[in-house]
Amino acid sequence: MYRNSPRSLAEGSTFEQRTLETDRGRASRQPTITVVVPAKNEADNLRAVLPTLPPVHEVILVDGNSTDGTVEVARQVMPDIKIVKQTRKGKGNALACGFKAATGDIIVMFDADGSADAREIPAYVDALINGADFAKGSRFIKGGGSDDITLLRHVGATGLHVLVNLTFGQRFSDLCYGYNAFWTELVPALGLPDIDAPVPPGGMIWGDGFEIETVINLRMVGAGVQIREVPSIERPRIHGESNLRTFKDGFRVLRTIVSERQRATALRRRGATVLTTTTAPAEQVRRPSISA
Ligand SMILES: Nc1nc2c(ncn2[C@@H]2O[C@H](COP(=O)(O)OP(=O)(O)OP(=O)(O)O)[C@@H](O)[C@H]2O)c(=O)[nH]1
Ligand SMILES: [Mg+2]
Repeated sequence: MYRNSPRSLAEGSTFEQRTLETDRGRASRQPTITVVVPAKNEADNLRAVLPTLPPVHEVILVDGNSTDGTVEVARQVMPDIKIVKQTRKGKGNALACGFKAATGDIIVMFDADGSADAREIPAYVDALINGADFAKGSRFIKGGGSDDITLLRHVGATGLHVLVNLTFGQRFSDLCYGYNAFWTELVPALGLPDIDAPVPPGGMIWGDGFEIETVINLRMVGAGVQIREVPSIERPRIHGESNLRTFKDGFRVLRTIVSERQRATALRRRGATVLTTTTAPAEQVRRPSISA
């Protein structure tokens, strides 16, 4: 049985069946690793970043309709890379598409801009092998740091994680950081927006944007999984400009905290958890098309 069993699984849920199958990855202590790289116009950065990745089961690049040769460069630098085309817009949708395509035991979320240091991957994997369900990168614990964050964003991020800690009873030190890893079997538990949902005007639905990191963190909390923070040093983006807009995306994160709090309360009232709302048997999880 799944060791760090999430709380309140509904009777008859298929989750237990699925975890039993994939538990083998956890038990082996040599789990296979999928690195998911969302990339929107990151050709220059990928040339530098992809060669730094350690050998893993698979690297999935999720392309955001790049126009700068991102896909071509990725294939050139790493011929066996898997390319997934995202179905809507935004980093959140890109990650959801990458997660669905993943076939490894562990997923590592890895930005393409050079801000994540591939040498930290073993620390994330160790945290998972040693009992965590979700290894959450933190720039603000001992051993962590950032060469990238501005004072304004630091103040904003601090306010947001203090708010989360107060409202969710957590002790997160870094809420809005995108370098994380978790067991792939937890993907259905996240209940991320359906990648096949129709594209609305504007191209995005809630959860498709930069609020994704907060959504993932708070749904992991809602699912009652074991979370361990891993110190991480964020480096500056090598080329190009951030896609993030400090105020607009900061408000999206704030809105996320409020809506995730309401969601968790509503689910608890119904006697369910996030897990039971979207869980599907592994074989029913449709993977997006991949080309290698
Ligand atoms: N596929 C895809 N990738 C995206 C999209 N938006 C951002 N990304 C990727 O997500 C990663 C993080 O995006 P950044 O623009 O660096 O944003 P950030 O790291 O949150 O913010 P900074 O700290 O300012 O760099 C990068 O690899 C981007 O290319 C998108 O709409 N689609
Ligand atoms: Mg970045």
